[in-house]
Amino acid sequence: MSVVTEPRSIARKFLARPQQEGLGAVVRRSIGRFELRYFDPFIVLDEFSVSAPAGFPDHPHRGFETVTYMLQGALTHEDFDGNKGTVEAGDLQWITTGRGVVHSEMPAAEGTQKGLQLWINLSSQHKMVQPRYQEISSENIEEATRDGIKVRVIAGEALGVKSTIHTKTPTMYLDFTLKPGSQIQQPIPKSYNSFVYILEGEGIFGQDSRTNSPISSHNLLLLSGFGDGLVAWNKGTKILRFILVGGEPLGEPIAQLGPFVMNTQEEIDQTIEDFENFSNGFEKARHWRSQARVELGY
Ligand code: FJE
Ligand code: FE
Repeated sequence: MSVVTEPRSIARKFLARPQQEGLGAVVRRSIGRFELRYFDPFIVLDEFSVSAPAGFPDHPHRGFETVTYMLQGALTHEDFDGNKGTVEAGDLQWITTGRGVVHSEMPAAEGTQKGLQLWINLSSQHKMVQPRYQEISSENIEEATRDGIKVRVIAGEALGVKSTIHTKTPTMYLDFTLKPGSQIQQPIPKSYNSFVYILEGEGIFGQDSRTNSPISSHNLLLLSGFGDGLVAWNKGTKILRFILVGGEPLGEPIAQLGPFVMNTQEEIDQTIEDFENFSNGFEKARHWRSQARVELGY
């Protein structure tokens, strides 16, 4: 029985090359770079790699959600409201930044910390909500295994398993591992924009496993807007690991200045004013410095 009757095809492919971000950190940015400014509702997808003393010290956000999924090592986050925690390999941190968060995200272990950070836009009615944190440690992330396939359900549903994450913008986020010789068929809601980002190995994606060539790690595949799901094959000799992410497009205008994402330039101007004057959600930024910043001495 086939659960996907009309597989989505690959509309575009991007290889994410390393670039500098934050303070000495390296990111492979796929969504959010010049050639792909925005893929509604997704603003940024970074595969990051950071070793102490590099990191992402004190910086603000407004108007979207940041989703950090750790692949290796650990990151400590601290925010201006006193929230503090460490995200380790396999853990998830989903922040609805809403009206404003100021925080730092810094290495918590020796060696290289690796992970994915996705920025999901909020609709105009949710941009100024109270900030909200959802954290799930690795052992509490729902998983399903079947026929050489393992899926970790970060958001949404797969193989009969559901995530407990609440997403303001309807979103699916699945981490698939396929053994050599296995194949998946994963339904995607018809209205969603969706993409694949390959983490490990090589896979064949799209409509016909005989004519499509294998695609390897650090590639982003934007899927076509038509079709009811993804079909993928591992025809290689190694494990294939990739994420499949989908979201309901907002269809709203977007105005962005770095980590502030609003609908209009007027709202961006207001945000700069709020940030500079410590108002409208940035009150607690006035006297706050992260521990990391105090220790680094600037
Ligand atoms: C940044 C604004 C930011 N990619 N991947 C401007 F918010 C950031 C930033 C990050 C970031 C943090 C983590 Cl943990 C992972 C990321 C951008 O914090 F680097 C700049 N320049
Ligand atoms: Fe951040």
